[in-house]
Amino acid sequence: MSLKTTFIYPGIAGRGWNSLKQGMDAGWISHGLASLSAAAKAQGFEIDLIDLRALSGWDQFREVLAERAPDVVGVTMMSVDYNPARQAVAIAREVLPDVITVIGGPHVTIALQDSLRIPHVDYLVTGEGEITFPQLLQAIAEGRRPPHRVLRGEPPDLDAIPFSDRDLFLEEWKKWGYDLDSPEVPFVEELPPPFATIIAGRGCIYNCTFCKPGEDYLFGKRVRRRSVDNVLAELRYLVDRYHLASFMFHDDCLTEDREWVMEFTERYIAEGFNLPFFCQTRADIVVKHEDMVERMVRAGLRGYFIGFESGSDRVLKFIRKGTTVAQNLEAARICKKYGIAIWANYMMGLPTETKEEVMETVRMMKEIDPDYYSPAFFTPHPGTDLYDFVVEHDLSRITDYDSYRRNPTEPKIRGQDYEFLRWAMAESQRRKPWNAFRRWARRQWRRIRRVTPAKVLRRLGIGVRSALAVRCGGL
Ligand code: B12
Ligand code: SF4
Repeated sequence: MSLKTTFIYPGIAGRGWNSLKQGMDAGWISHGLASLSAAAKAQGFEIDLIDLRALSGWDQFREVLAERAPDVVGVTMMSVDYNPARQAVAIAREVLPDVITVIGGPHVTIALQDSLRIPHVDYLVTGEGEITFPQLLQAIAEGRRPPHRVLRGEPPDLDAIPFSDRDLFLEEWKKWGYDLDSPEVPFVEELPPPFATIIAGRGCIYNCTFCKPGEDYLFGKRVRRRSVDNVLAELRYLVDRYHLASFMFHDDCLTEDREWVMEFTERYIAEGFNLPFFCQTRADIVVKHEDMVERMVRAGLRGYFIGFESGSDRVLKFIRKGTTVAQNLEAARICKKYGIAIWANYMMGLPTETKEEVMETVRMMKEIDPDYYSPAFFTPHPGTDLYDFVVEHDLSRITDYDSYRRNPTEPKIRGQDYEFLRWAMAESQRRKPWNAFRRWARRQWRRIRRVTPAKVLRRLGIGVRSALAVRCGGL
């Protein structure tokens, strides 16, 4: 029996329906599904995708699903995707009563009991799916359906699995009007299109209370990194296939493995790569390894995502971040020294956080003066120690899965004054006059440098040739 599988990406909690191309939330692929697709296709299975972000609503989803008529539907879900994922499964069963439904992803792994309550789900895969999902398809194809609903995914050797199937998303998006010449939507001016995201490893060795241990259930406590050879081979492939011009490492903290980064950057430079890239790091690492920062910049690093989180040392300790405010400020200074853009992640409204501590964050952000602000209201995510703390102390104000977004939109916990937090959030992004002026002057300078005599003449409505003719005529 040849099986046809349709993956469903339910990520409409952020930008909603019809949102393709709207920033990273609606313009980046799910590496989970793209990797599963590559693994299943490598074993001969037929895979396609329905991305809810491309559609107009549930009616259209019904129509498209009926047209595709898959034998198996595979849905990925973070906690925030729970409602659309549940709805997608229900509709799949209604439209195609015999379809086999499978769910996986962070929420299924971290909150299995909760996921087991979703009706119409035949199989739940926890952990990583590249080995287990194709095995499940094979069993279904041979008519030996596993008796147990919950399957524990076997972690794959990351060098042995095929590269993410980016065409799964790109080909589907194009059907719905995606017209960018880029496999994913670029998000900062430092990274020109064609742009893509890439993952060099899975897991994180740190232990922040707002994040862990959930991810350990997914990827294990140790970090598994791909070989430098394997990552460079993927970059080479992306350049050939999509004319890649820039990229972003999705790894939770690429720089925690200094040896890997040093080897990667050395080979990247030696092999003639010069694509600009961003990655995620931590303030303490930037401070401790300035030589590594310098090397990364030489290779093409243009920006760091840094979780500064708070301007209070007490709060940083409470969330087990393992960094200090002094390190945050020093890391920002080092980034500026090397001309690295700073994408600043930080939070407000943590349990036990006082207004004075929030103001310390406001003051810290004014000192850091990042290029990109990424503020969040603390949100208790299932599977984290801070979620347990919030439940134990009866602090949660989250009444629906849609609220598992960190973005500062609505109240998340009791004991915080969200009107004040909204003000503080806005104030944290108001630059000091001198910083604002410096940035304005730098922008103008960049603009002036881009102006060539030909561009000025064109603006004046004089073509270069006619301008030359005028000049020559004047001689
Ligand atoms: C890149 C990233 C993003 C990107 C892109 C997300 C995307 N399109 O996938 C952006 C920036 C947009 C993003 C946004 C958010 N993210 Co995010 N993100 C990540 C990050 C860093 C990497 C994701 C990734 O590619 N992982 C690698 C792939 C291979 O792993 P995977 O997706 O889990 O897939 C594997 C398994 O889960 C399983 N699997 C997955 N799906 C399926 C389906 C089936 C059928 C099967 C069988 C198996 C299976 O097999 C896959 C292969 O092994 C992770 C942390 C991490 N390291 O994973 C956080 C993470 C997934 N994000 C998280 C969160 C909270 C968010 C936001 C809610 C944050 C916010 N802004 O409020 C939003 C929500 C976006 C939305 N849906 O609206 C949390 C999720 C926690 C949870 N309990 O759900 C994570 C785990 C980070 C964390 N520790 O807090 N995110
Ligand atoms: S917040 Fe970042 S550094 Fe901390 S455990 Fe999570 S991924 Fe690791």
